[in-house]
Amino acid sequence: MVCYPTFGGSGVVATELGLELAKKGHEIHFITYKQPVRLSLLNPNIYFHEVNVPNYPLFHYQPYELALSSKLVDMVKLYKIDVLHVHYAIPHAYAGYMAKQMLAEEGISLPMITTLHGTDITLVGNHPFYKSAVTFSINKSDFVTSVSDSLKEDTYRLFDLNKEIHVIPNFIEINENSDLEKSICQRSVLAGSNERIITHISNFRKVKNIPDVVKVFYNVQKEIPSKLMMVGEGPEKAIAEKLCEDLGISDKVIFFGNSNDINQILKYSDLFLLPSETESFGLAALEAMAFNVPVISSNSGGIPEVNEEGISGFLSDVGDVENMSKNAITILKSDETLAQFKKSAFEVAKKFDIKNILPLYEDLYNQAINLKS
Ligand code: GMT
Repeated sequence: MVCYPTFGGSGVVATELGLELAKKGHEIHFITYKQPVRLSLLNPNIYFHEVNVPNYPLFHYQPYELALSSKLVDMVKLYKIDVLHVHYAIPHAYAGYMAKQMLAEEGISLPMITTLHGTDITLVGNHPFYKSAVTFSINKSDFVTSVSDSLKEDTYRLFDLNKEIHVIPNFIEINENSDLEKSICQRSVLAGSNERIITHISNFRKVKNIPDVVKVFYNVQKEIPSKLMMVGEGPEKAIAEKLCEDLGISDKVIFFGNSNDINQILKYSDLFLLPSETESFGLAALEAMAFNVPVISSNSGGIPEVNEEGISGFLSDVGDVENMSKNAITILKSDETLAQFKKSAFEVAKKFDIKNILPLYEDLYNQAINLKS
């Protein structure tokens, strides 16, 4: 598995996938520049190999792809790795292809699966400075997957591809007994017993429309006593803090920064906000739904494949803060309505149970291995 080791998104998907495969007896090697945040090494089938990029003063940019492809070659030879699965096309598919070619020179076949996650296609990958290399490396992958139908369509629309894209949605580990989970945090730390808890989790980048999170909350708290939990770090965080100050709601908003305890926060949450400009899937929304938390979201990208209108929450056009606020109030205003949405959110989340998704990846790994013979 090659992935970004950071909080959220593709790194989490790669890590959880690897951990689940390891539980089933597969040997999984994570190859990246830092230990992925959710990776536990307390499993005999899990290995982590760090990619080091030596600092050399001549280089204005340190050549990570070069170091990654070298590390891939070395680890494949040392551990007899059968399949390479790269998450997020840039630069992983490119480095993977280079490794594949180097190994081929030595008569070693390394099939490569590339999973497209979102901005590697819709924002960054599509940039003219990257596009040729991204197109090339996707076309050179043995198998390509995308995390939603919407991302598949975007990929075909934006790139000149000659490859089939298999849609394998993101997943979640469903815990029917999450209420019984040992809690290290009391609800009273987050909010008063008469207050609803509203949560947003992201990497606080522009694409997440962070000011809309604050504005929706501002409208809701005027009608319904509530608190807002803002979890994550990123360039828009300071802007959000300033907006809260300007709106006079700083005492109702908690900024947590990056947290490994999102389950503790989601467990007590009544509503999740995801007003993103673009979102290929919205894993954070699915994680919330798995904790019985309904979702108020935009209807962009793949979000409608996850958040079902009127069932697990509501969807609005990007930027329609008024509609999002109205829908949030509809869900939160009565205990009965909230309880119904919480139940339905969990039911929808169950469709993405890792038990249903894992076999789709295993099938692809088997097809990839068959290419070797
Ligand atoms: O593109 C990003 O924002 C980063 C990326 C990631 O690697 O964290 O997130 C994307 O991949 C996630 C996992 O598949 C999806 O749940 C997110 O919707 C997607 N982000 C966007 O499309 C903005």
